[in-house]
Amino acid sequence: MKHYTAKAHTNIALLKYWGKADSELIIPTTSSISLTLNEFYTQTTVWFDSTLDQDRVVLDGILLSTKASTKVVHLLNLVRQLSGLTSYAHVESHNHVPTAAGLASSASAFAALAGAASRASGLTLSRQDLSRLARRGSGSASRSIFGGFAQWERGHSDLTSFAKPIMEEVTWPIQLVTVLINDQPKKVSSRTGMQLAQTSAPGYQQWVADTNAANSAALTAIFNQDLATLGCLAEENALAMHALNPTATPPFTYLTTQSWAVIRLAQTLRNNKGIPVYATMDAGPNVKLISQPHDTSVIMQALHQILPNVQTQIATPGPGINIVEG
Ligand code: 2P0
Repeated sequence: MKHYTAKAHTNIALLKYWGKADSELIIPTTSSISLTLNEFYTQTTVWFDSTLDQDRVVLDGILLSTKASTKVVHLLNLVRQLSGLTSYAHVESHNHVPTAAGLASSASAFAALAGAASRASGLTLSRQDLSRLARRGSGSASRSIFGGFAQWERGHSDLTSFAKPIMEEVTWPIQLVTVLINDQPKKVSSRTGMQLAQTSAPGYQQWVADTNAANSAALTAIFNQDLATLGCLAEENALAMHALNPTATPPFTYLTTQSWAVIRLAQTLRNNKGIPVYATMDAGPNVKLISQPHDTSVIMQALHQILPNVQTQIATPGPGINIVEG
């Protein structure tokens, strides 16, 4: 069978996905808006092979156990259902998303897998259908099909829940400075964390309503190239999401003292120096500073004053998925 290779970049949500209306189909409670990043991606090759007696998944040169490949096999089963193929597949994947960067690799991983596996099975899906398929692997992967800014419309069913491009070519200056905070406490996976927040945090429904309402304001801000409005919406949304977690049963948090120091720094730089810099955080302690390339040196200087040895990584807007034969 033919080999296909897909390259998909990871993305950062500016308005977050944090809960599922349907956990089997991965239909979210909120529509979310993201920026795909140029520097971090996953490259995955898939080919089906009738001589195999199970799927064979190799990640960065290491053959995964049956348990570790459960989510990959789940997506391959969906591809087999769609295509009518019955044979198992070889999956070879390389992550160029350093774990230390604190950026989720599941978005790029499941987008690349959906792209390579669907083509290798003989399917030629539209980008909308590819987004729906990637969503079934990991919700945030639905957004990594597209470059630049994308919106995952929550929809209400398998057919209506998919991401779409908002602005794939980003010509205005926007970047993300990831501040690496590694004294990570015991990890709660995003799948578990969002379920805890959704089922037990008292403010959850309000957060859902606020996030869905913020979507149209964020779209307008993107079209207007209005970093200040977009940054404020993103920071508010992330802080409100992270405020839910300590009120869940059992309570948990991803943020550390150092995370809070960086969040405060963004607010201080804005209020005291007029620098447009806004914080966002995902299921971990690292803080990503939404900012302009022009302000990098001021931001770095201020960061190193409060955290002298902290490591940073800069990411810029990146492209959508690319799938090639071979
Ligand atoms: C997001 N995150 O919108 C949010 C914000 C983390 C915090 O999407 O259960 O790995 O596989 O659908 O996509 C991480 O959740 O969760 C995530 P599943 P996923 O980017």
